[in-house]
Amino acid sequence: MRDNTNLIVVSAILPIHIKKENGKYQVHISPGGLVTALKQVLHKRKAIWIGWAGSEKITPKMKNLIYEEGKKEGFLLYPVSLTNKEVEDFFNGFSNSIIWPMFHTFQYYCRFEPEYWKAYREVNKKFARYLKSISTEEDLIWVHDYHFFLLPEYLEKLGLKRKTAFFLHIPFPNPELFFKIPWRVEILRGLLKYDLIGFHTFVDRKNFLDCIDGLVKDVNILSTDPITEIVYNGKKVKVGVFPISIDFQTYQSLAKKSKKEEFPFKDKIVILGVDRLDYTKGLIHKVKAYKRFLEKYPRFHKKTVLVQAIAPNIKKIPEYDQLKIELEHIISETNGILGTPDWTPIYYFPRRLPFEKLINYYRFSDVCWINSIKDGMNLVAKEYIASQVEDKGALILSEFTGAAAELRDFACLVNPYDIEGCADALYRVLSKDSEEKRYKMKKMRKHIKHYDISWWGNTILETAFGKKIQDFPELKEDIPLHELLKSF
Ligand code: GDG
Repeated sequence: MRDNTNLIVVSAILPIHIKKENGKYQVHISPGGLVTALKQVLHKRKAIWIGWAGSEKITPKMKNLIYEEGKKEGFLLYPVSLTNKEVEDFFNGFSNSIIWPMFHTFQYYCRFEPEYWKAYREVNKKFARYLKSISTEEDLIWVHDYHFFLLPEYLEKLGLKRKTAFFLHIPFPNPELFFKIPWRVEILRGLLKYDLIGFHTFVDRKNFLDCIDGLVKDVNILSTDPITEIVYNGKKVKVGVFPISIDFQTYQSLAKKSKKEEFPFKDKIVILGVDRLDYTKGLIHKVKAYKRFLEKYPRFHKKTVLVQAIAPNIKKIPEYDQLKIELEHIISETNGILGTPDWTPIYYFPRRLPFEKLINYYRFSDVCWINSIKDGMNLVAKEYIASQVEDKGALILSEFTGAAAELRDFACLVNPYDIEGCADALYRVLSKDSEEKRYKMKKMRKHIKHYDISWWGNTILETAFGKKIQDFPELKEDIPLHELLKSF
């Protein structure tokens, strides 16, 4: 980046949020993959990060707390306040009760309230006004995720000329789903005002281009791979595929220091799950499949445990409360039916694990199981791989994650809807020869080590500044699944 350029990052939520508890302000780490990834990219970069800090009013004391937290990480945090109504209609409403479910193929969870759309436009406008007050023409504004499809439109309406890049952290749906959204054309036209748009996979980009093709007139495609260039209303837009990743070296070095004595499940075969509480993560399907595995393969009784950590969600949506009830029910039912006084089949942690503990669990678990119904990427898969410093372990990975596009040759792919198939996959993974598992883990580690979070951040930023990049990972989304399913 040029010396006089500021990088201004925009996300709905800052990496920390503040809550007043017992009369005192408490700082909480915001959950989720976006925060994990961006913190690693912005660490020590000259960057301003703007977003909501979890509170309606921002007092000078809170501002100071937020500033100090950002300083520790090496960037400046600027909080934008949202009213309770905006949180309800923009955040919990349009963003998380329309876009999130629809883009993850849960169309029946969508609530298409016109009020939500109104609030979505208002909040995008509010962020544009805020950007006007802090940015200059030299800056790059890097916008994250589905809360801000309309931001460049409002920047333009305010007469601001800014270089803008957008990255979508969730999948982009195919036209059959996307076309159901009442405000579909406005969303696409809004997106086309960015200078650069990034997706995790080729399938996401194809879906986006197919939606454009069906709904927006007079779009010209100039070139395709690796970066697609399109012209709309006389403006050039670059559309790229940048699979997000992790800070491989940090996970690897912390995992090397992690101690087996601190691992609480030493004498068991451990199957690990680490997810946010979300219906997209396939948690109920996972517990059902694990139960089926134990019923089908009783020789694993008392030998295995499923350790499932579930970080709470900041989004306040009724579906999450319902999911928690159902999940706790099915976990206690499974433990009740199959457990014995000296064996609990499922350990469930309904809280955020401290980072050191998470690394310890990654390092010493025999299998990591990601069962998402749909997932943009899934960083847990990559964090587990980076922590397997002895090339042990195996990854069970849903076909419907972005990570599967990169890791499909070496992970054990599963269809999360197929309970019987997942149970058998777990059996195959546990019965496989350890040399073969080691070979596959080595291959995955080599890939993640090269295409790490620095690669992701640098590639997007350099593309935004017009540099031609040639080093892109090979995404094997076109290999027929039948070729892969027999491989594990
Ligand atoms: C969105 C997209 C995409 C989880 N539990 C604990 C904990 N975590 C951390 C993990 C990981 C992050 O949260 C979760 O990231 P994911 O990528 O798996 O999923 P989402 O939150 O849904 O993220 C996703 C991502 O954005 C990035 O683009 O990959 O597809 O949905 O970093 O480690 N961290 C700690 N304790 C926990 O209990 N410390």
